[in-house]
Amino acid sequence: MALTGVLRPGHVQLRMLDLEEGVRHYRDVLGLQETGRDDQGRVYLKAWDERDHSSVILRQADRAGMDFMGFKVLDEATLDQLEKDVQAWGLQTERLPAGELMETGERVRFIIPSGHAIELFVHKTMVGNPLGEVDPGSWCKEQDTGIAPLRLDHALLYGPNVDQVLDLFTNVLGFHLAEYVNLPDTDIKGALWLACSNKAHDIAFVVHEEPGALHHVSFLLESWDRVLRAADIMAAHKVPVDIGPTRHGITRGGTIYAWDPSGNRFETFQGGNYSYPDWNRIEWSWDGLGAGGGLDVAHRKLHETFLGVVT
Ligand code: M3P
Ligand code: FE
Repeated sequence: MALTGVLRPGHVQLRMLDLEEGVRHYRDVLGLQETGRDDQGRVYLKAWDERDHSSVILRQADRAGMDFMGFKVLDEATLDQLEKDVQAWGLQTERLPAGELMETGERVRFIIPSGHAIELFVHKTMVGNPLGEVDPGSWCKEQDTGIAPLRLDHALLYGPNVDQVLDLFTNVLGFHLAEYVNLPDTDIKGALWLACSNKAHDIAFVVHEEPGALHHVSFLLESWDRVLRAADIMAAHKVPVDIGPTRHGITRGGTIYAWDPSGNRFETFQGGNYSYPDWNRIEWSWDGLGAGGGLDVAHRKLHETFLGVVT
């Protein structure tokens, strides 16, 4: 398969009200590996099966939420072209120098109409996974340390101008719309699941008055067993759970939504469906999101926290 252009979610930077408490959560409970700290005090982490240096960056702040989400693109020519295309679409872009983020090359950053900072980059040091690259085994102790997801998978972001976000992601950044939800009694798309790959989604948006909000950052697990194991680990550590374990009808992922110590929602999920750019988009009605099990197949209702609680 010719995977070109934007390849995958690369990193998210999350704000922690208490940095060390956040590190204990993401490292010891979620089970990410700490891979570095920089001179600003930011802490870098990666999931065990990721190859790149880091996917989650934590910083001390007085407000929770997400500073930015970065996507890895194929090469320098792609980065230069996408930078021009994003500018031609009408957004200002900023270049952040190589090394500003540890072990990461130059990044092109822009604020999208939903108020979120999105970055594109080419280089991040490949540190590999503990299984190695020659005759890799199938088990390493990192898989049993905490919840131990395979990778950072996607984020769901809340903000205004979701119609413009759809245009930018599909007509400029090369994503395709996989699934969407229409607002009540309309055919206006109020929620989008967008993929740059053939995953169920790489990023998602829900329309919301306040710009730049984070609904959740999601981490992939291998199986439903691992989701139930995650529930046990959350219970043992008294992690507050929002929804689950259950299944989303939208994307069909088996899921738990829970909150980190700063109140940022995170998801541990497995499976889910997949998508191709040429498939018809899956449409959900507002009733389908709630009573139809789009959000929660087992309980078939729209949980209040889903629309109301973001950081
Ligand atoms: C996900 C996912 C909803 C479905 C959400 C799906 C909110 O978060 O990871 O698949 O209906
Ligand atoms: Fe999700």
